[in-house]
Amino acid sequence: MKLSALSLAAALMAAPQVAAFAPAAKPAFATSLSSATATEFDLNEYLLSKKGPIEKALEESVDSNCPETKKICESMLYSLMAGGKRIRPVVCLAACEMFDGSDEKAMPAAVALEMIHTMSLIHDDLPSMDNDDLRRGKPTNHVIYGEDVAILSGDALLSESFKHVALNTKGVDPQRVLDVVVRLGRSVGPNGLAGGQVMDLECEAKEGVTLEELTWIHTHKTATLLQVAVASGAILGGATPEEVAACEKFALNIGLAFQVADDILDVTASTEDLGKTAGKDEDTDKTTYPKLLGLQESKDEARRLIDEAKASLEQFGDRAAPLLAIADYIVDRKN
Ligand code: GRG
Repeated sequence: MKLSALSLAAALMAAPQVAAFAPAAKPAFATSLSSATATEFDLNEYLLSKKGPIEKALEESVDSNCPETKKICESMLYSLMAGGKRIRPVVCLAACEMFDGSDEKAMPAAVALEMIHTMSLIHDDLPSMDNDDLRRGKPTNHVIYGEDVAILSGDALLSESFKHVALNTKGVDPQRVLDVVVRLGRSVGPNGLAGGQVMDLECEAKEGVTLEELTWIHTHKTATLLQVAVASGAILGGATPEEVAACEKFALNIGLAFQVADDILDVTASTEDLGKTAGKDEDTDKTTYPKLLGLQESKDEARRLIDEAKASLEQFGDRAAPLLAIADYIVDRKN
């Protein structure tokens, strides 16, 4: 269902934000960890402590330095600061922290990840892609700035992301920073967002899309960036290659669970709660996990992926508490 001109105008004026980590009732986030780590961890409190610094770093990351760049920077900031759950930056900081790394070390990578994610949302919403006019509770970038500027804003966010992480990461071995930049690049290319999106477009009009094809699409469109988010945090925090591999295994599974949950929410949640058009998958006859597996089996699959993800972090004990709680949040979320 598309936004009418009237509701679009109302959305524009009120600019309702999809609350980043909407303040759900506390018990929903106060996660009880596995018996191995019996500590009660308050995810809500944790997320709130990260949200302020992340929002500030994002806001400061784009700055128009002359009148000529005012429009492009405004368009970039419009989407970057439109709300959003900030999951990728948070898992990056949490992974860094798991290895005793400070937020300061991982913040430039966290910002870069959100820039890349925002770019992918701007491009995904374009008329030639998903053609949507609502994102994060606000009119999409091309609705406000036009398709031409929206494309360029996405491009600018993408190139700035690499510059941002390379220029601003301090106190970390440059080899580790280079590793992060390479991983970020890989996550956007044919083996990441772009490849996943092309396969998704190819499958749109296709009958009989298989579970394997669907999983390939979402591994590349969704899970890869989350995997790089966790791996980057771990690398910047000083993890060994074996520890990074364990983090990647965790993140691949939460990334896939994230998409299964997204498909479930598209069927079960409202446009208002989602901040984007609900029921879009069914309207466009898209192959989704609920369509292939049914709703209950999709919920079971999401839970199975999360449990498998959490098992990968057992070796880190209590230090993994934030990532374990975020894993649960990914399937329990309401938007
Ligand atoms: C231009 C090189 C290039 C690549 C872009 C358009 C595209 C290729 C890829 C689409 C990627 C995409 C939109 C995947 C969906 C991922 C997803 C589940 C998004 C929703 O993430 P949330 O729920 O959103 O974290 P918020 O708004 O909370 O940040």
